[in-house]
Amino acid sequence: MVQSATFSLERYGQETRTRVDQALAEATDFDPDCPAQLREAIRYSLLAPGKRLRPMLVLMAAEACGGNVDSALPAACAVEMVHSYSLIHDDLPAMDDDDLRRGRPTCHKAFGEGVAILAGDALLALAFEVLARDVRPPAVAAQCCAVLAQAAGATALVGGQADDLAGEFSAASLATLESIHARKTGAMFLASLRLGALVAGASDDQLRALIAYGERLGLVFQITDDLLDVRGEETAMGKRTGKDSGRGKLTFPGILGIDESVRRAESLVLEACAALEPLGSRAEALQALAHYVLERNH
Ligand code: GRG
Repeated sequence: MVQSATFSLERYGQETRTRVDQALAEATDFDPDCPAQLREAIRYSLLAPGKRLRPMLVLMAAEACGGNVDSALPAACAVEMVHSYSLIHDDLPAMDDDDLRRGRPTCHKAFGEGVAILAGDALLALAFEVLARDVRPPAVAAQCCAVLAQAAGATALVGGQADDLAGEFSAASLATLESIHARKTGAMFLASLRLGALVAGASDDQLRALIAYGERLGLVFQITDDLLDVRGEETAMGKRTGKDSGRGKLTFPGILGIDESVRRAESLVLEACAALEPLGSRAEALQALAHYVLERNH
């Protein structure tokens, strides 16, 4: 975990997790019209111990642009809800067919496929309810809804997943691999930064800096995800490892080799941090997060 004389990502991460998790728990404290098992499945997946990287990006981006972090909390919750829905659906037998997620049985293993599909559906809907209702002013809420919908939709998250399902991954060049990842994972990283910027009323220059950072961070995340799949510990990861390479899926280490993948990730982190320069010292947390994404063990 990155630590400087003035900034501890570990402390920041713990504080953020507490605030975000409390807000997520409140947002899913449904009235009795929500069936008990559905409520349990939603909270089982959403409140499971994930890293909360995307909510952190929302809050850090708002802070870096001089905004009020509390006002960004609904957007932080909304991105985690969409992320959680995508993990539940991705783990289903019709998709990646996984039985372990965040160190526990996947949602469909614990509650059955039907309930897991519905839990994901409900989380996707709830994300937009929270944005539309809790982001202020309403014009910014509408922009946030559009940004998140685009990132979750057919040209981004769902499109990347569709290409993955269609087997594009195994026949891919480096460019196709990057294109699938940019949509499957990068788009949600970028959306998180954009939401933080929107809530903070960021200038065009600030937004440009965040986007340049986010594009690089998304790639670093994916390269380290592939490296962890090759050499990560299943216990630390909380999910099956060796899966992508074992299935013949194209990965960064598969194309570039492990050493070159590590070098590429390191230089992307430097570029990501350099892109933050126009934001000054308020972007310290984002800098620390980029180093964490490179050095993480899960
Ligand atoms: C089903 C619409 C739909 C999309 C699925 C995001 C995704 C697309 C699939 C997730 C499968 C996966 C393992 C992708 C690789 C990168 C990724 C998103 C990993 C999980 O994100 P982390 O590491 O997870 O931030 P935590 O649990 O820490 O939140």
